[in-house]
Amino acid sequence: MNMATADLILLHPPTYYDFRKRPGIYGPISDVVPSTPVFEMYPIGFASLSEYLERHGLKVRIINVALKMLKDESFDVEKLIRKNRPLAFGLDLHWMAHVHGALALAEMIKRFHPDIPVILGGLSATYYHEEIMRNYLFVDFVMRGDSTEKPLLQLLRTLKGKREFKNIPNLTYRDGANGIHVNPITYVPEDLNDITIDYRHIMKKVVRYMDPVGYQPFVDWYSYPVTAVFTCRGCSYHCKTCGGSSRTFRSMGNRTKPAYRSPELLAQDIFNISEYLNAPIMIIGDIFQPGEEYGFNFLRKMKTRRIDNHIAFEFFVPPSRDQLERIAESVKYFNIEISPESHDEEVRKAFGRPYANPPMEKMIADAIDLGCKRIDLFFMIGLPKQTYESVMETVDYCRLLLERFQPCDKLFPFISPLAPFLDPGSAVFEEPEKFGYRLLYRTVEEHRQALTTPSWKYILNYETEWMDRNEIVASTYESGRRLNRLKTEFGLIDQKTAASVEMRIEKALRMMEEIDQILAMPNLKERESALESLLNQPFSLETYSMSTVCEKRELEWPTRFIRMNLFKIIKTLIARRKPPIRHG
Ligand code: B12
Ligand code: SF4
Repeated sequence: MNMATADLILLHPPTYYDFRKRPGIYGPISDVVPSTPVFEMYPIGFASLSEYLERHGLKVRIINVALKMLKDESFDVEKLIRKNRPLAFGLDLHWMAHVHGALALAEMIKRFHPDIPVILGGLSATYYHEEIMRNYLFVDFVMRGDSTEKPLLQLLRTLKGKREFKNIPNLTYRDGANGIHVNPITYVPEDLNDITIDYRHIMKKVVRYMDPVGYQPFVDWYSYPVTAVFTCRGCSYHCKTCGGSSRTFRSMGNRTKPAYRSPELLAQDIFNISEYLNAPIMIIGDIFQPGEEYGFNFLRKMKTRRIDNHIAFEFFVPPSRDQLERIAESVKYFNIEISPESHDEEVRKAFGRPYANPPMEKMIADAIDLGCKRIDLFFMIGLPKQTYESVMETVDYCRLLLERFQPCDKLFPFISPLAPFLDPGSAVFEEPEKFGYRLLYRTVEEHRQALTTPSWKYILNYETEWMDRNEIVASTYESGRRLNRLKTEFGLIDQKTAASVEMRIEKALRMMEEIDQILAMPNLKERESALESLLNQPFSLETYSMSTVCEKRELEWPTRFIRMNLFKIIKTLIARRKPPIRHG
């Protein structure tokens, strides 16, 4: 097998480097996403970047460093970097939570390979591009914007040639004299029909580089191979804490309206996945966001092939009965995800979600009536106008819903904190006081330092007028505990699972208290050594930072037992290279 040398190696960092040497209490920051608190999931854009660049003749390799570190305690990151010499390394700083890990890897690359360019990309890198270029000399380029396939191709070609960067859209770079150049963001595609998230492409690369772990999206993926398809980049809503809202995309990424994938291609993406995987497929972005016709066109296409995968629909506002009926007649097994954020309509409105409880409750009733397999409701802590009591009342509201929608094996409420950081570029980040927030860290360096603190309370970069960090933490664990008991009472989780979540909550609370006491010690030396011995106990992410407000497996939607179509996968892997997929 030819272990081809890559032109570009895309690395996904852990949040904090090196979490294996100095673990902290990361908190329940990832309990409602498939990742661990190291946020080992790489941006889905890695897949479209890889496919696009390979289609244009470049060789790209993805290495999920965070996941390799998680899976193998002795995995040597320095050795990995040292032995690879691509034309360029790319790192995502998409989620701000990766700032420590991303900069650590960038610094390491430069240490071993001073001549190999380091490129950063993603939403957070876009927001902080100038600060990054100014203060972290081991980063050579920031590729800005939500769509970088084309400009990155241009950059890589330029790196092979005359190294003239001024005409490359979306690029921030440093010239020899240390001046920083900011090329305007002019590459902002209006649709997503020229790119593709093709899992067959990823499978082939796994074989080329003989590296299933390097391409793995999250730690349990091979046992629960959930996948996602994308309707859009950008958003037409303006939720106040969201760093991916319409206004943030406009100011940061020069995007004036969302770019959508055509409904036909979207359905085709799903069909492609269903040939290889029997696991659930999540549709990212509300199919009715671009207008009802888009959703209906997509559903018409879905109706032409009745696949067995569970399809999860995300809604930004509750869909009507008519819309749900169309879904039910087009898709065999459908699930719903919606994020009311709070039971309190005033809090929800302050957050920016434009609907009241009655339409949401009607949606639940209709969906159950129409055969929906599962409805996940996501509530959040740390919102404008939300107090400790209000968080507890959200759990009371969940009880009302569970009582009303008996037998309640379909409705799953979740609650989790807005953590670890307020999204850079969001309305609350830009004007915290206006929304009742106190922003504790603003710069890249402040965020990076925050990640070195020992518990998630100190990592949190905000407080609100209604809750300080102590209350955000306390209400998180208390509401988690109450919701856990509620789910046990209504038979949504078994006694054993409930007991283990409860135990982890207790342990995490005790550990956080100990950390608080140590941090209050006046003597710096004593403080450091007490902390050192506390954190040097045999200690795992699972003990204190995972499944503490809910058991992570609760997130899993039903899947058929045999989740991968191994015959098809092997056939694809050994197939001769096919011509590029047609688009548009
Ligand atoms: C889908 C989504 C998810 C999915 C992730 C799917 C995935 N693997 O990408 C899930 C649900 C798992 C998720 C989880 C989280 N998310 Co999220 N997510 C989104 C959402 C709704 C859409 C993202 C999107 O459109 N991406 C498409 C485009 C923009 O990105 P992309 O295709 O992946 O990558 C392109 C560019 O970003 C860039 N790029 C990215 N990396 C690199 C690297 C290089 C070298 C280059 C050149 C370019 C480049 O080029 C790519 C291709 O063109 C946004 C909100 C929004 N409207 O944007 C929030 C958003 C991105 N998420 C956010 C957050 C905070 C999180 C969590 C940290 C929340 C939490 N505490 O659990 C976790 C992190 C999980 C992890 N990494 O393990 C924030 C990020 C704010 C910030 N700047 O830090 C956002 C903006 C809003 C929000 N609060 O939800 N998320
Ligand atoms: S949180 Fe609101 S603004 Fe952000 S992606 Fe979701 S709907 Fe859009």
